[in-house]
Amino acid sequence: MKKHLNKISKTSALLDKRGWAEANAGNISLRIGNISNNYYKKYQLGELKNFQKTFTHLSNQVIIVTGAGTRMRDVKRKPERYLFILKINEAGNMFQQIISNKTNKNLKPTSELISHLYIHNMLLANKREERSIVHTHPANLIALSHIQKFCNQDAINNLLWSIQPETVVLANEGIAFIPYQLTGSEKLAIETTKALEKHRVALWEKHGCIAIGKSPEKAFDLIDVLEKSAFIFFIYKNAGYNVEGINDIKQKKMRRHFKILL
Ligand code: 2HA
Ligand code: ZN
Repeated sequence: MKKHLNKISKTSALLDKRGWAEANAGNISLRIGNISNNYYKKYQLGELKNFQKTFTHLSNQVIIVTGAGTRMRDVKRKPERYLFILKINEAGNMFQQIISNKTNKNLKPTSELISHLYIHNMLLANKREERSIVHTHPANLIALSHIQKFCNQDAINNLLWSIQPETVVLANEGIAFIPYQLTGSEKLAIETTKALEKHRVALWEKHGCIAIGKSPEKAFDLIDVLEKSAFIFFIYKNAGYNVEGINDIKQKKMRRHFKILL
């Protein structure tokens, strides 16, 4: 269990270092799978709580999530205290906290739990390889989502891809754009899950980013490369320039070279 907790705390440290984690901003989850009772027999189980929803594919899954209201800088220091280990029941409609002697029994799972559950359920249903979800607040991407012109998928991706080769190569299917929805809502979860069937990263308008990856760090990398493009955009804008960037022809050539055709 410790190695899984450490994977999350390593990424929470990166979010903190990037300055994307003001106050309790952001949340992370890591699905460790359908593990045998033997694996956690040294742990107690907390009281059974209802999801008010059935996630069929999450039957018996164990998912680690950041606690509600916790700061990334605290998760980095004391993962056992600020991470919530969730064991889902057979039916996929209830959960219990897995408790060790270092666990904070008063902790609640992240306020965006509904999005994490919907996404993990979809990933399992589609037999996808991703097990981690990272939600964070990168300032430059959020700023772009305040500019009407970039509030659609084509416009924002054409801009971000034109800025550096890394974005074309690593974020080759682009970022999904999710129009504004209430934080922590089921509507936000449903829209995001639909978008992540074809993407690994989404931008929540005027809020932040959410990405999936094999590990929390892989999900972080994806947001990092997109945020770097947005950062460079504002640098040349602030310097008073309108630039051409890497044009369509050059992008197409790059895609052919790296066999990442859209
Ligand atoms: O976890 O970022 O979107 C705090 C948030 C909610
Ligand atoms: Zn948020």
